[in-house]
Amino acid sequence: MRFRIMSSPQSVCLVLAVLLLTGPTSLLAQERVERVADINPGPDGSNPEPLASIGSTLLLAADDGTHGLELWKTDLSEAGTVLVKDIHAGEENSLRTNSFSPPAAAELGGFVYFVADDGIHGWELWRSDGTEEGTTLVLDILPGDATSYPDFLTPFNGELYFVASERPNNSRNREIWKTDGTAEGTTRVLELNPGGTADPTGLTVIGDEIYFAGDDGTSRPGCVTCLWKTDGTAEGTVLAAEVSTGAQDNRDQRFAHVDG
Ligand SMILES: [Ca+2]
Ligand SMILES: [Ca+2]
Ligand SMILES: [Ca+2]
Repeated sequence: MRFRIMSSPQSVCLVLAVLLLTGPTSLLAQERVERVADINPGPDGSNPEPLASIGSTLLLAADDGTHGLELWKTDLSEAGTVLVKDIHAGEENSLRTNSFSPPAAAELGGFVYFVADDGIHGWELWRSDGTEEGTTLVLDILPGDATSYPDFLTPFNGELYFVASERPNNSRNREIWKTDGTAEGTTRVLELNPGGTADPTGLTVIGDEIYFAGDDGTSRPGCVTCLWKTDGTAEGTVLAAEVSTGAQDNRDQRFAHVDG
């Protein structure tokens, strides 16, 4: 499968959308970015990794050999491929690729949401409109350099849903959160597993609800990580099926609606 550089923004958008939706072909997006712009001059590649696009602008992680792996944007022209912000100042990386369960980034309302570490706040939720001043930490969920490790970034009903931990050590007390992009508008949806970790995985929007695998801490024979669904409220979060999803064995898993 080969691509040619397309001139119209609509065509570019279409190709990028397909690339972002299909994992292995992100390699092709990487090659395209490498071809239009030599981000890291010389023989070394810049390891570009697509995050998500705003209109015809793709935000990506790339390393120019000076700033570390940071937030870049491209319109697939050489002049339009620029560093957005050196979030972790200097040669340190602020981004990691393939480290979080995909999707590690999502577009919502003209912003790309992603996970970054600025060297001060640990791995937390950030967003960017593609400008340096418009690239900000949404909320330091676990205050200070402790890390809340947001993942499963899922746009739904005009807000971004995700999974984060309120306690150190990542695996403890991971629950579903949502944000409207402001710090005060960033809240936990509910505590599905009081006193324990619900470890929600596989967040998938189907119709008017998000389905996910999670553990409410109640002993259910044959079901360790049951299938749940939520409308985005605590009272609207209910057990969908008392079946073991196996989601904890495969964190890339998503659910799909199958007719019949
Ligand atoms: Ca840096
Ligand atoms: Ca923190
Ligand atoms: Ca909990």
